[in-house]
Amino acid sequence: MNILLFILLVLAVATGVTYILMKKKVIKDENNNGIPDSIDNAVVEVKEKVEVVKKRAQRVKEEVEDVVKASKKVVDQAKDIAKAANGTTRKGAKKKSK
Ligand SMILES: [Ca+2]
Repeated sequence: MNILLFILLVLAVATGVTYILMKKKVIKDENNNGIPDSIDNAVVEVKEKVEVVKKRAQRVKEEVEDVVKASKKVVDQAKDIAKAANGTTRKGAKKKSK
């Protein structure tokens, strides 16, 4: 027998048995959506974990952007060191116009 056909047959039997057990109230389906509550709960947990991972990824992205900005400032300051070594005078930060 084709292995794929066998897997499909096993899945069909498992689904049928699960459905019958749900209808006989052996497997809980309190919201009566045809999906066992244990699977409903697992799906909710996975969705919550995905949200947490998304939020953390966003926070990491923000922090990486901050590091990139800070690195650019370091590069600018390092250029000033080279200029000082070549004898240029200190200009300092640009003064704000009033
Ligand atoms: Ca359910």
